[in-house]
Amino acid sequence: MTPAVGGHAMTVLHNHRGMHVNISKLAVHRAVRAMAVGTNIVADPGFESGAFGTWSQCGNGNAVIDSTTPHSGTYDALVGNIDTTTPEESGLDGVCQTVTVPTSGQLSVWVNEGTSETSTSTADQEADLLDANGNVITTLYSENGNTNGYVQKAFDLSSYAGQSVTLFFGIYGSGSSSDYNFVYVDDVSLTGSSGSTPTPAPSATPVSTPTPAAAAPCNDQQFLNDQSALASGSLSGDQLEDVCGQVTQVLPSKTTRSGLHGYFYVQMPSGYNIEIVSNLDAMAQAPTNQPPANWPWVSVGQYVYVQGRYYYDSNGTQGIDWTEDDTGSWPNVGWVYVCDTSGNNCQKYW
Ligand SMILES: [Ca+2]
Repeated sequence: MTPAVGGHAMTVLHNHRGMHVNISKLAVHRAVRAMAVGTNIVADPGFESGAFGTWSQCGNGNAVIDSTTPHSGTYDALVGNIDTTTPEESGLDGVCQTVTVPTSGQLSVWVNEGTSETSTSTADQEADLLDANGNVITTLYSENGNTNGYVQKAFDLSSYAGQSVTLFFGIYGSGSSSDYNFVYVDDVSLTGSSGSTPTPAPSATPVSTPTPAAAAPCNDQQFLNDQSALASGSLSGDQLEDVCGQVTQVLPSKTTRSGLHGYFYVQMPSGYNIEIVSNLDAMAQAPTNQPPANWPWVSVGQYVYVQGRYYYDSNGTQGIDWTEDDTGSWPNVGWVYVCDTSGNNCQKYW
């Protein structure tokens, strides 16, 4: 097992890892605006096409169309590792489809889950609604499930009527080589309870290239929430954060008692610029994905994804450090993904 993070409360931790999934190349199933009663607007709802196309791989991009364990028909989708012959995935992986939520939308899915993980702070099976940028609008469920067969889950999406959302079904993995975490997904249904003239849905756009994997998780809102809570005193202690944004300033490197450090600032949606403190000595020792030897390896205007330890001493003294593969007094690895100005072509350093 990957150790639980820092002994923090699970409810807090789970929220620490939102995600940003690049769904720009998803095949978009443009659902009808007005539905006949009971019409399922999900395309290929039982994965019986036997291939991706209407459904897309999202997150890590390792989901497969499976034929060993369907709930009905011949096929289903499988996300995650079913045993420890392969390491558990690290981060989010799932299947996605973009839909427009009908009036009084009711979502149903059948899932068959198994895991050796016992804390949703490190791994889970989950379902989410994502916006067009791949950010989580809401997490429909998150659990460490061992269902021993298919179970049905149902969600009321009526508050999202008329919105275009991406359905995500999958897992968040810890990366542990001695654990497993999977979900089989089948028979997805999203129906409305009112409507007028049904409009035929156009056929799905084929995906000509694989959906790019998300560079890394990103939950700027969680950071801003934690910043506010730390400032008010309702939260204390270091926090694991996943932030992303544009680099607004890069400072020269500096040697402190703990080694050589590089400093840069990343803009949050609020306009706040959070300082990122990278230990260049530690990152130079990473077994893979070492940054270039010379600082700076990031420049103003580039888009970055950062995982690290958020320390808040005061309003004027705060930042995210521990952006490295090492663990020690801080139990979590971190990283910096340096991307182009559009957030693509990312290089991982840690
Ligand atoms: Ca099926």
